[in-house]
This record gives sequence, C-alpha cells and structure tokens, in this order.
Amino acid sequence: MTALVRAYIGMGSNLADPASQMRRARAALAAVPEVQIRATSPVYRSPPMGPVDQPDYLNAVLAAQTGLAPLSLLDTLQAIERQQDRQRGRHWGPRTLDLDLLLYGEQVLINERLQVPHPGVHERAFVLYPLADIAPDLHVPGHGRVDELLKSVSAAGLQRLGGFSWTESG
Ligand code: A4P
Ligand code: MG
Repeated sequence: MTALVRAYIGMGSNLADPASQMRRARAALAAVPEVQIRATSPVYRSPPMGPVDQPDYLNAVLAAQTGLAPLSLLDTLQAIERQQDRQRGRHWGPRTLDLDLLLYGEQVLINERLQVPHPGVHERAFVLYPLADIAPDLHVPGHGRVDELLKSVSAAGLQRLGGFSWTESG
C-alpha cells in the first residue's frame, strides 16, 4: 500500500467559460477515491503568459492528499483534461483546462512524462500567489519557501477574484 502524500495541483483555463471549467475540474478531482482535497485557493485572473492573442486565464491551486503514485496521478489529471475537451495545440496556447502536478511531497522527479516540481512553479505569479494563500511555508525542492519565492515575482496584471464561488453551478 502506498503511503499518503500531499500533492499540489495547479489549475488553469482560458476557454469555454473558464469559471465553470475550474469548478468542474475540482469536482472531478474530488470524486476520485484516492484523492482527498484538503485546501482550495482563491481564483486569480491574469493575462496570458506566452502568445498574447488569447484570452486571460483563470488559475487556482489545490492541495490534495493522495495514495496515487506520481504517474497515476498524472494519468488522472490528464483524463480530467480530456473529459473537459482539452485539445493539445501550440505550446502555451489557449486551453479549456490545464492541470499541472506542481509538487508531490518533497519528491524531485524527472522522466519523459513528468517533471516535479513543475518547472514553472518557482517563477510564475499565477502559481505562487494561490499557492501562498494555502501553503505559504511550503518548501519547493531546489528553490525555497513559497513566501520567499513570491518576493521575486511581479504580480503585475494578476487579480484575485473576490467574488468567485467554487460551488455555484453554471
Ligand atoms: N508534464 C511534465 N511534467 C508535468 C507536470 N508536473 N504536470 C508533461 C503536468 N504535466 C507535466 O503538457 C505537456 C506535457 O507535459 C504533458 O504531456 C506531461 O506529460 P501540456 O499540458 O500538454 O502542454 P502545455 O501545458 O502547453 O505545456 P506546458 O509547458 O506544460 O505549459 P504550462 O507550463 O502548463 O503553461 N498564462 C497564464 N496567465 N496562466 C496559465 O495558466 N498556462 C500556460 C501553459 C501558458 N500561459 C499561461 C498559463
Ligand atoms: Mg500543462
């Protein structure tokens, strides 16, 4: 039996009603028996990193307790992306749903399908701000504490959505 591990999952969407994509993805993850959601960050809006000819993104981070091995968790995340009509187009292009495995305990993993910590965690405001809301003292292997990393990124254009409800339907 696999020990339970604390994993952090980044969610992003900028197509086809991003707010409802985020709610559906969180509900789908909550329905996975081997995944227990422990914390959910506020939702942030930001301009696209990468190609600018695409809509703004919504982003959030979930903390989960899981018995799934890293690649099984990745399979689960990709299955949820597919359920929500994720098409793989150009790099950093628009998407209905992006689920990134940001951290898996303190583990460092590099293989063909998976790099953990996710290579963008330590330098992306739209990841670090929601992560800091739920786990400011978390250590990102190879980089440092989330609340320290936050000090070296610009929050320009990043906006916390005060009125977002995770349970509202539609
Ligand atoms: N992969 C490797 N490591 C991981 C991991 N830790 N978590 C592999 C998830 N997947 C991981 O991903 C390509 C491959 O990465 C997967 O098949 C998996 O095996 P993808 O989601 O198909 O491609 P992608 O998302 O276009 O590429 P990439 O480099 O993962 O992009 P990112 O880093 O996800 O960034 N702007 C704003 N404001 N907010 C955003 O959320 N997101 C992106 C995409 C661009 N601009 C953005 C945002
Ligand atoms: Mg991705």
